[in-house]
Amino acid sequence: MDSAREPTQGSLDAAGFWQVWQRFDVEEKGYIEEKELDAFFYHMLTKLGVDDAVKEENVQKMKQQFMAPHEVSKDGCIQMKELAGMFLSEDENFLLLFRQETPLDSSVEFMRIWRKYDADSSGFISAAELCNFLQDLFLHHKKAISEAKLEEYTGTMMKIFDKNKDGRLDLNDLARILALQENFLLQFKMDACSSEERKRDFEKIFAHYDVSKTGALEGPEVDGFVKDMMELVQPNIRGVDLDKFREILLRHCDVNKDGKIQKSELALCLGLKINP
Ligand SMILES: [Ca+2]
Ligand SMILES: [Ca+2]
Ligand SMILES: [Ca+2]
Ligand SMILES: [Ca+2]
Repeated sequence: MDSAREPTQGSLDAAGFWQVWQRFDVEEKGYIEEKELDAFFYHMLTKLGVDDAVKEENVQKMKQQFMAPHEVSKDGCIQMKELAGMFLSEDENFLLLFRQETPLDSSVEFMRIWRKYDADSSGFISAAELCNFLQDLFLHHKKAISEAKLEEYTGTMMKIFDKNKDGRLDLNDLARILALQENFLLQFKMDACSSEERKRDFEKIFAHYDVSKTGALEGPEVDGFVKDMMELVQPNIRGVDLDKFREILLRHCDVNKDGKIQKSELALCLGLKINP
């Protein structure tokens, strides 16, 4: 039995790991640097309640144990996956890892998930709704999970991601869970470029949000576009605000009142002339 491993097994859950991890990976890049490893293990041992007198010795043991099977990449980055694997059981590990395995790069897909699990359209994901999300997630990964475990994991996820502790998740909380990537619209300059450039940008933008390629934005496509647009001016908009903005956008853009935003409608709305 490896002595460095003993205090770690079974005594830490995903929330505990996350607490320590967050101090080091403030921007949530998903990795820390090799030179931070000593400090990381030190904090981890503190968290695990290891006695001060043997902490330094244990840090070195842990480091050796960790480094032996791992080849640290040339850039000296250590992925969360590797460290979480050392401290957490497989399922606890899974709670943190799925966000890394499938980071979302589209707000449309993100909003599809949001709408699906905000089943009562309250503008928030409640613990019960999160529970359904987790259940589907485990199912999707073909992992069996008991009711009791599911409840426990829902509690853990709330502990980690419900930042303002009001017992429900908002848009930005779910965005963190799903590791939603940078706003697609950030790459475009909305002002000060030629009309040719603006047209070309518009084509790219429309194509990005019209995931279903119907020539119109509908359902979560509208939501995704609204979310990204609004977040250009106001970071971290709330679920309830999104619904408001969506309504405003539709009121302005949806000229033919079919609840969708056709390409020509959006162009008009953005003050662009495009050839039909
Ligand atoms: Ca809800
Ligand atoms: Ca909350
Ligand atoms: Ca569409
Ligand atoms: Ca329309």
